[in-house]
Amino acid sequence: MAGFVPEKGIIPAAMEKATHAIMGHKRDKISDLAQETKDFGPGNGRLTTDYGVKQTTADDWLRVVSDKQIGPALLEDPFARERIHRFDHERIPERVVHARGSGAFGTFRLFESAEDVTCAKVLTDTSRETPIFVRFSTVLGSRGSADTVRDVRGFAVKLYTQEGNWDIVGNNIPVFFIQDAIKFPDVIHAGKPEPHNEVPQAQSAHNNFWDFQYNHTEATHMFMWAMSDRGIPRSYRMMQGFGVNTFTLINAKGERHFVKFLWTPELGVNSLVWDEALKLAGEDPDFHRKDLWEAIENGVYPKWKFGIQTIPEADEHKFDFDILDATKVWPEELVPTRYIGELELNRNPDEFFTQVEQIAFCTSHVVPGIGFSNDPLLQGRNFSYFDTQISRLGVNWQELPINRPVCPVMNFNRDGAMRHTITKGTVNYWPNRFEACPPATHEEGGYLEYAEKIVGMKARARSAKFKEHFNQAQLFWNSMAPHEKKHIIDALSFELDHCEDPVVYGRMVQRLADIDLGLAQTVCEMVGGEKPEKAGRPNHSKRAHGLSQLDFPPAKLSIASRRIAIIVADGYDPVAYAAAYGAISAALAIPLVIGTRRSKVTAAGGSHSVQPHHHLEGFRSVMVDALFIPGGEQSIATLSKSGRALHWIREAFGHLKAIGATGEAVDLVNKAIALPDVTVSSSGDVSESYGVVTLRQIKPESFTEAVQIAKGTSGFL
Ligand code: HDD
Repeated sequence: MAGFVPEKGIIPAAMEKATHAIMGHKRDKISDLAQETKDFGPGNGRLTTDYGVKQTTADDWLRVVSDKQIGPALLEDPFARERIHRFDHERIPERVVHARGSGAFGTFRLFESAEDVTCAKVLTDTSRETPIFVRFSTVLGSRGSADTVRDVRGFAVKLYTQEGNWDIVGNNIPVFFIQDAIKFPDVIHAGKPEPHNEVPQAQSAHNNFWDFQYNHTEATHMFMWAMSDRGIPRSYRMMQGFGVNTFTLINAKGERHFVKFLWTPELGVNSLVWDEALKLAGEDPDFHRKDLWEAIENGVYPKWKFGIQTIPEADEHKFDFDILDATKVWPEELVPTRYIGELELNRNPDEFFTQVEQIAFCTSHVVPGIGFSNDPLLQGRNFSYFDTQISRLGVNWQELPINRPVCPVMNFNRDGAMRHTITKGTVNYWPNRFEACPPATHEEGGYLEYAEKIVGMKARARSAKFKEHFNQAQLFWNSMAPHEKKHIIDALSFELDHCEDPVVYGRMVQRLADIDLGLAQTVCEMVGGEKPEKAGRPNHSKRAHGLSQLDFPPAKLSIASRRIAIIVADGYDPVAYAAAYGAISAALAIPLVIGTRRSKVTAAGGSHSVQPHHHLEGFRSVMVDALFIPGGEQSIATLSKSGRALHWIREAFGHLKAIGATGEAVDLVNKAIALPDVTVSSSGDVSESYGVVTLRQIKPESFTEAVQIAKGTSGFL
């Protein structure tokens, strides 16, 4: 570097740190974070103040006191004041949307180079492993709301690449409510609790949300997705992720493609049923958070395939929709997905606040080889995210350990609240006489904007194809399996039932006739309003692959990480119990023993006993994927008389869960399920019903298979 004066210390500390990172730790994010990580385990030090002085007690405020009388507290006490002051300021503003979430660390691997379309190293170098952090979220609820509410889920991925951070800030639904970012405050205000009474929390089932949906026709496609099973995922691990917006890729020859990014889970796309979701919101509001945590702790690492859909620049206008319109999918038949990589989550955070709460994403953060498009939603998002991070975390938010890149950061941005980096040197501008910190050339890895020619008028308008709002809503509806259609009808019937204003539900029923007359009429029957007699527009009857969840079966049948309850009472059959427990554990599923009580339960013959994980009242069937009941004369006699036990079985059956039973337990299952109004099989015997596996002898394979496939495909709910 010509003219560089080392003594003056132009090289910032960040550079030294970065060099260390490159040489020592292969730019691993976890070792990068180790610099700030403290272990508060036993033997690791003594209690101190924030200014480092050791404290002799953490329990008493300094006060005037005698044996007989307690006197006033002294303001003088710096320890007590520090604790209270620090506590008073523990909260930061929650995210204005996506406030409720959880996340994990992981790895992105590329198995096929996409060099034909991009020069981004993260998408061309198959020898790399890129550290990532993913944060999943709901959109509407506040930080303390429940996980299983009906909502869109956020799927935000930060890739700590060697060329800088790349954020794919996506959702589990491939389209959005609005085309133009200027409408974001409106769609969110309409969905959030209503302004006069702050009701309801984390729900779209209210007047304002549906009032907006009716008045804003471009939301039609998206609300159909939100009302589908995608709105109530079984697990973060079992949902797809979509970048939603149209980005661009630029290859080494300087050619440009439009691109959509997506993630498809190895476990398949699975959902809860609505009754289950409602109950879980009360019984375990942290259901998704715990599910992710538990799977990672148990070493069953969730994986997603990474896909791209690309369109050459020259083909931009060849479609009957605008490919820059975020309310449209690119149907697979027109633009097939090419899966080129894999994401794995394999490490839980060490501390929620510093990592999950303080992680901050920006759609504007892309790396060389990846660019934006003129998607009007993306353009606005690119402005919004940085701005919101300033309000949430302060201007130096990118210095926070979880947000800082693993590659060198060198520039003349300075100062601001909570600046951490100490930059040595006499100049803080470019150009400078030392030629310190010069911009990079393209060959050195500098980001090069694509020189795009744009012609148009300056106007508040969108191009013509943005005006069509119903074709893909119909495409989505037509592509649903019968049970998925039923679930959409049920969801709309629930939501509109919660709208008291007849104008709101009356109009919405008319809007549904723009999608499908049968849909509109069935929902109208349930919620009221004037029954539409003819379709708002004819259904084009087209379908597309990749919209139904059934199009994404699991890569292989497996029950790994599924929770399976084993119900026991005194006198259970120890052989059946042990065989089931062993088989479930061997398959890497989680056996949860549920007893009539949590204190020890003894098997028939008294030779075996078990301390249950939970009791029937404390833990409910909605918290498991399947249940197994070993026989045993005495235990089944007890369970048969327990209303709670019968309800457990009946509810699990209603929620489409696999039920296994042996010996006397077969009769218990028969008793619980064979309700007068439920036809479970032609013979009337529940053991022939789909998903119910009852045997006098154990044959675990058929039960485990039922656990994997029973859910979400049929049932009476
Ligand atoms: Fe957004 C957060 C996803 C449109 C403005 N958004 C946020 C998060 C996700 C998304 C997953 C949470 C990130 C995290 O976990 O920290 N948002 C989307 C998707 C959209 C979208 C897929 C449509 C394609 N968003 C959108 C628009 C705007 C915003 C049009 C504003 C013009 N979004 C924000 C925000 C948030 C946010 C206010 C709140 C917290 C944050 O950014 O970091 O800036």
